[in-house]
Amino acid sequence: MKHIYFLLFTLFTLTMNAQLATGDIAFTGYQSDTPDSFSFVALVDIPANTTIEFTDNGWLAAGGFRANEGTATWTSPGTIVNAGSEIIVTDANGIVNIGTITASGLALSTSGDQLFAYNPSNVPSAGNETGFYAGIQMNGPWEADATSSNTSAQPTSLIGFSLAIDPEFDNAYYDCSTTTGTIAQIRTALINPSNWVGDNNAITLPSCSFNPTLSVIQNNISEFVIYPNPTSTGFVNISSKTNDTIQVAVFDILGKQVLKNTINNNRLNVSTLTAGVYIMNISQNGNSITKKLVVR
Ligand SMILES: [Ca+2]
Ligand SMILES: [Ca+2]
Ligand SMILES: [Ca+2]
Repeated sequence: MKHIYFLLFTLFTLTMNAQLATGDIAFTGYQSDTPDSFSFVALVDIPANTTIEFTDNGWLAAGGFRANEGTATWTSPGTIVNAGSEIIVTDANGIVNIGTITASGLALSTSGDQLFAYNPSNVPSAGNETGFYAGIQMNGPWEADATSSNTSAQPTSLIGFSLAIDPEFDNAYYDCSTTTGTIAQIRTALINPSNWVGDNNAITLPSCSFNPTLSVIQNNISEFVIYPNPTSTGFVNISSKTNDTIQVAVFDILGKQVLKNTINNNRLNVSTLTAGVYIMNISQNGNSITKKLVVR
Protein backbone atom coordinates (compact mmCIF):
# COMPACT_ATOMS: atom_id res chain seq x y z
CA MET A 1 0.00 0.00 0.00
CA LYS A 2 2.88 2.30 0.85
CA HIS A 3 4.08 1.85 -2.72
CA ILE A 4 0.84 3.22 -4.12
CA TYR A 5 1.08 6.41 -2.11
CA PHE A 6 4.75 6.76 -2.97
CA LEU A 7 4.07 6.45 -6.66
CA LEU A 8 1.03 8.70 -6.63
CA PHE A 9 3.18 11.23 -4.81
CA THR A 10 5.95 10.74 -7.36
CA LEU A 11 3.50 11.21 -10.21
CA PHE A 12 2.16 14.34 -8.54
CA THR A 13 5.62 15.79 -8.01
CA LEU A 14 6.59 14.93 -11.59
CA THR A 15 3.57 16.90 -12.74
CA MET A 16 4.57 19.72 -10.43
CA ASN A 17 8.22 19.55 -11.52
CA ALA A 18 7.45 21.80 -14.43
CA GLN A 19 7.07 24.52 -11.81
CA LEU A 20 9.97 26.46 -10.40
CA ALA A 21 10.85 26.64 -6.71
CA THR A 22 11.51 29.61 -4.44
CA GLY A 23 14.91 31.06 -5.33
CA ASP A 24 15.08 29.54 -8.83
CA ILE A 25 15.06 33.08 -10.21
CA ALA A 26 16.44 36.27 -8.63
CA PHE A 27 15.97 39.94 -9.41
CA THR A 28 18.92 41.76 -11.00
CA GLY A 29 17.46 45.25 -11.50
CA TYR A 30 14.45 47.54 -11.61
CA GLN A 31 13.47 50.98 -12.81
CA SER A 32 10.46 52.91 -11.48
CA ASP A 33 11.25 55.86 -13.74
CA THR A 34 9.53 55.61 -17.13
CA PRO A 35 9.34 53.04 -18.60
CA ASP A 36 8.76 50.62 -15.71
CA SER A 37 11.48 48.01 -16.13
CA PHE A 38 12.91 45.06 -14.26
CA SER A 39 15.28 42.18 -14.84
CA PHE A 40 15.89 38.75 -13.35
CA VAL A 41 18.23 35.82 -13.84
CA ALA A 42 17.26 32.17 -14.31
CA LEU A 43 19.35 30.22 -11.78
CA VAL A 44 17.98 26.93 -13.12
CA ASP A 45 16.74 25.95 -16.55
CA ILE A 46 13.25 27.41 -17.00
CA PRO A 47 11.03 24.98 -18.96
CA ALA A 48 9.43 26.09 -22.22
CA ASN A 49 6.11 27.94 -21.93
CA THR A 50 6.51 28.65 -18.22
CA THR A 51 4.53 31.61 -16.87
CA ILE A 52 5.85 33.79 -14.06
CA GLU A 53 3.69 36.54 -12.59
CA PHE A 54 5.02 39.73 -11.06
CA THR A 55 3.14 42.16 -8.84
CA ASP A 56 3.87 45.51 -7.21
CA ASN A 57 1.26 44.81 -4.54
CA GLY A 58 2.81 44.79 -1.07
CA TRP A 59 2.67 41.75 1.23
CA LEU A 60 0.44 42.08 4.28
CA ALA A 61 1.69 41.29 7.79
CA ALA A 62 -1.25 38.90 8.11
CA GLY A 63 -0.26 37.19 4.82
CA GLY A 64 -1.67 37.71 1.33
CA PHE A 65 -1.15 40.55 -1.10
CA ARG A 66 -2.49 44.03 -0.48
CA ALA A 67 -4.89 44.97 -3.32
CA ASN A 68 -5.14 47.78 -5.88
CA GLU A 69 -1.80 47.65 -7.71
CA GLY A 70 -1.10 45.48 -10.73
CA THR A 71 0.63 42.51 -12.32
CA ALA A 72 2.92 41.72 -15.22
CA THR A 73 3.01 38.25 -16.71
CA TRP A 74 6.12 36.82 -18.35
CA THR A 75 5.97 33.65 -20.45
CA SER A 76 9.07 31.76 -21.49
CA PRO A 77 9.44 30.89 -25.19
CA GLY A 78 8.75 27.44 -26.66
CA THR A 79 12.26 26.33 -25.76
CA ILE A 80 14.09 25.98 -22.45
CA VAL A 81 15.62 29.16 -21.04
CA ASN A 82 19.05 28.04 -19.90
CA ALA A 83 20.27 28.62 -16.36
CA GLY A 84 22.30 31.84 -16.31
CA SER A 85 20.09 33.62 -18.82
CA GLU A 86 19.10 37.13 -17.79
CA ILE A 87 15.60 38.23 -18.69
CA ILE A 88 15.47 42.00 -19.17
CA VAL A 89 12.01 43.53 -19.21
CA THR A 90 12.82 46.91 -20.75
CA ASP A 91 9.17 47.91 -20.58
CA ALA A 92 6.65 45.89 -18.57
CA ASN A 93 4.13 46.82 -21.26
CA GLY A 94 5.53 44.46 -23.86
CA ILE A 95 9.31 44.75 -24.34
CA VAL A 96 11.51 41.86 -23.15
CA ASN A 97 14.61 40.17 -24.57
CA ILE A 98 13.41 36.57 -24.00
CA GLY A 99 9.81 35.31 -24.12
CA THR A 100 6.87 37.68 -23.84
CA ILE A 101 5.61 40.15 -21.22
CA THR A 102 2.19 41.71 -20.69
CA ALA A 103 1.24 44.09 -17.88
CA SER A 104 -2.05 44.87 -16.21
CA GLY A 105 -1.94 47.89 -13.92
CA LEU A 106 1.67 47.39 -12.82
CA ALA A 107 3.05 50.86 -11.98
CA LEU A 108 6.33 51.13 -10.10
CA SER A 109 6.30 54.22 -7.86
CA THR A 110 9.28 56.55 -7.63
CA SER A 111 8.20 57.06 -4.00
CA GLY A 112 8.99 53.46 -3.15
CA ASP A 113 7.53 50.15 -4.30
CA GLN A 114 8.28 46.44 -4.43
CA LEU A 115 8.16 43.56 -6.89
CA PHE A 116 7.32 39.94 -6.18
CA ALA A 117 7.66 37.02 -8.60
CA TYR A 118 5.45 33.96 -8.13
CA ASN A 119 3.69 31.05 -9.75
CA PRO A 120 0.30 32.23 -11.13
CA SER A 121 -1.05 28.68 -10.61
CA ASN A 122 -0.12 28.85 -6.93
CA VAL A 123 -0.62 32.51 -5.98
CA PRO A 124 0.88 33.16 -2.53
CA SER A 125 -1.75 33.72 0.14
CA ALA A 126 -2.04 33.78 3.92
CA GLY A 127 -0.84 30.33 4.99
CA ASN A 128 0.57 29.31 1.60
CA GLU A 129 3.72 31.05 0.43
CA THR A 130 5.08 28.11 -1.58
CA GLY A 131 4.38 29.85 -4.90
CA PHE A 132 6.88 32.67 -4.27
CA TYR A 133 10.00 32.76 -6.48
CA ALA A 134 11.70 36.05 -5.54
CA GLY A 135 11.10 39.53 -4.16
CA ILE A 136 12.67 42.97 -4.03
CA GLN A 137 11.79 45.91 -1.80
CA MET A 138 12.69 49.28 -3.35
CA ASN A 139 11.49 51.43 -0.46
CA GLY A 140 14.27 51.05 2.12
CA PRO A 141 13.88 48.37 4.81
CA TRP A 142 10.87 46.05 4.69
CA GLU A 143 7.97 47.53 6.61
CA ALA A 144 6.01 45.72 9.32
CA ASP A 145 2.94 45.76 7.08
CA ALA A 146 1.72 46.90 3.66
CA THR A 147 -0.25 49.99 4.62
CA SER A 148 0.06 51.88 1.31
CA SER A 149 1.08 51.17 -2.28
CA ASN A 150 4.65 52.10 -1.28
CA THR A 151 5.08 49.67 1.62
CA SER A 152 5.34 45.94 2.20
CA ALA A 153 6.17 43.33 4.80
CA GLN A 154 8.74 40.69 3.85
CA PRO A 155 7.08 37.32 3.17
CA THR A 156 8.56 34.73 5.55
CA SER A 157 9.27 32.29 2.72
CA LEU A 158 11.36 34.94 0.93
CA ILE A 159 13.84 35.38 3.79
CA GLY A 160 17.09 34.44 2.06
CA PHE A 161 15.49 34.88 -1.38
CA SER A 162 14.77 38.62 -1.45
CA LEU A 163 16.44 41.94 -0.76
CA ALA A 164 15.62 45.49 0.31
CA ILE A 165 17.27 48.48 -1.37
CA ASP A 166 18.04 50.89 1.50
CA PRO A 167 17.76 53.83 1.16
CA GLU A 168 14.98 54.00 -1.43
CA PHE A 169 16.09 54.55 -5.03
CA ASP A 170 13.93 55.07 -8.12
CA ASN A 171 16.14 52.63 -10.00
CA ALA A 172 18.79 50.09 -9.00
CA TYR A 173 20.73 47.19 -10.45
CA TYR A 174 23.11 44.41 -9.45
CA ASP A 175 26.76 45.33 -10.06
CA CYS A 176 27.69 41.97 -11.71
CA SER A 177 30.34 41.38 -9.00
CA THR A 178 29.60 37.64 -8.75
CA THR A 179 28.42 35.84 -11.87
CA THR A 180 29.95 32.37 -11.43
CA GLY A 181 29.78 29.74 -8.69
CA THR A 182 27.00 27.58 -7.40
CA ILE A 183 23.40 28.74 -7.61
CA ALA A 184 23.48 29.45 -3.85
CA GLN A 185 26.68 31.53 -4.15
CA ILE A 186 25.28 33.64 -6.98
CA ARG A 187 21.93 34.06 -5.20
CA THR A 188 23.67 35.12 -1.97
CA ALA A 189 25.52 37.84 -3.89
CA LEU A 190 22.32 38.93 -5.67
CA ILE A 191 20.34 39.44 -2.46
CA ASN A 192 23.13 41.47 -0.84
CA PRO A 193 22.13 45.14 -1.29
CA SER A 194 25.76 46.25 -0.99
CA ASN A 195 26.24 44.66 -4.45
CA TRP A 196 23.56 46.96 -5.90
CA VAL A 197 23.89 50.40 -7.44
CA GLY A 198 21.06 52.89 -6.93
CA ASP A 199 20.26 55.74 -9.30
CA ASN A 200 17.49 58.33 -9.27
CA ASN A 201 17.98 59.09 -12.96
CA ALA A 202 16.57 56.80 -15.63
CA ILE A 203 18.96 53.96 -16.49
CA THR A 204 19.39 51.18 -18.99
CA LEU A 205 19.31 47.92 -17.04
CA PRO A 206 22.69 46.27 -17.53
CA SER A 207 23.18 42.60 -18.33
CA CYS A 208 25.66 40.39 -16.46
CA SER A 209 26.96 37.15 -17.98
CA PHE A 210 25.85 34.66 -15.33
CA ASN A 211 27.23 31.15 -15.48
CA PRO A 212 25.99 29.08 -12.53
CA THR A 213 27.70 25.75 -11.87
CA LEU A 214 25.04 23.08 -11.88
CA SER A 215 25.45 20.21 -9.45
CA VAL A 216 26.44 16.79 -10.78
CA ILE A 217 22.95 15.46 -10.27
CA GLN A 218 21.38 18.39 -12.12
CA ASN A 219 23.81 17.88 -14.96
CA ASN A 220 23.00 14.19 -15.11
CA ILE A 221 19.28 14.84 -15.02
CA SER A 222 19.50 17.18 -17.95
CA GLU A 223 21.78 14.71 -19.73
CA PHE A 224 19.11 12.02 -20.08
CA VAL A 225 17.05 12.22 -23.23
CA ILE A 226 14.00 9.96 -23.37
CA TYR A 227 12.02 9.49 -26.57
CA PRO A 228 9.51 8.80 -27.85
CA ASN A 229 7.44 9.51 -24.73
CA PRO A 230 4.51 8.81 -25.01
CA THR A 231 5.55 5.77 -26.98
CA SER A 232 3.46 3.49 -29.18
CA THR A 233 6.42 1.81 -30.88
CA GLY A 234 7.15 -0.88 -28.27
CA PHE A 235 10.40 0.76 -27.22
CA VAL A 236 11.76 3.92 -25.68
CA ASN A 237 15.22 5.33 -26.26
CA ILE A 238 17.13 6.52 -23.22
CA SER A 239 20.37 8.25 -23.99
CA SER A 240 22.88 10.16 -21.93
CA LYS A 241 26.11 12.01 -22.61
CA THR A 242 28.23 9.02 -21.62
CA ASN A 243 28.21 5.43 -22.88
CA ASP A 244 28.07 4.02 -19.35
CA THR A 245 25.49 1.37 -18.58
CA ILE A 246 22.01 2.62 -17.69
CA GLN A 247 19.75 0.67 -15.31
CA VAL A 248 16.02 1.11 -15.68
CA ALA A 249 13.20 -0.10 -13.44
CA VAL A 250 9.61 0.52 -14.51
CA PHE A 251 6.69 0.53 -12.08
CA ASP A 252 2.99 0.59 -12.81
CA ILE A 253 0.61 3.02 -11.14
CA LEU A 254 0.00 0.53 -8.31
CA GLY A 255 3.69 0.44 -7.49
CA LYS A 256 4.38 -3.01 -8.92
CA GLN A 257 7.69 -3.36 -10.72
CA VAL A 258 6.85 -4.44 -14.27
CA LEU A 259 10.26 -4.17 -15.93
CA LYS A 260 13.86 -4.11 -14.87
CA ASN A 261 16.62 -3.90 -17.39
CA THR A 262 20.21 -2.91 -17.94
CA ILE A 263 20.56 -1.22 -21.27
CA ASN A 264 23.71 -0.79 -23.30
CA ASN A 265 22.27 0.18 -26.66
CA ASN A 266 20.11 3.05 -25.31
CA ARG A 267 16.92 1.19 -26.15
CA LEU A 268 14.42 -0.20 -23.62
CA ASN A 269 11.92 -2.75 -24.89
CA VAL A 270 8.49 -1.87 -23.46
CA SER A 271 6.42 -4.01 -25.83
CA THR A 272 5.21 -6.14 -22.90
CA LEU A 273 3.58 -3.12 -21.23
CA THR A 274 -0.10 -2.40 -21.75
CA ALA A 275 -1.22 1.15 -22.49
CA GLY A 276 -1.00 3.37 -19.44
CA VAL A 277 1.12 5.56 -17.25
CA TYR A 278 4.30 4.20 -15.66
CA ILE A 279 7.12 5.48 -13.49
CA MET A 280 10.66 4.88 -14.68
CA ASN A 281 13.59 4.93 -12.31
CA ILE A 282 16.70 5.48 -14.39
CA SER A 283 20.17 5.22 -12.88
CA GLN A 284 23.69 5.58 -14.16
CA ASN A 285 26.95 5.82 -12.25
CA GLY A 286 25.18 6.07 -8.91
CA ASN A 287 22.86 8.91 -9.93
CA SER A 288 19.20 8.20 -10.42
CA ILE A 289 16.18 10.09 -11.60
CA THR A 290 12.49 9.34 -11.85
CA LYS A 291 10.54 9.98 -15.02
CA LYS A 292 6.99 9.43 -16.12
CA LEU A 293 6.53 7.10 -19.10
CA VAL A 294 3.32 6.91 -21.11
CA VAL A 295 2.64 3.84 -23.24
CA ARG A 296 -0.08 4.15 -25.88
CA1 LIG B 1 2.95 50.51 -7.52
CA1 LIG C 1 12.40 57.92 -5.22
CA1 LIG D 1 3.49 48.50 -4.02
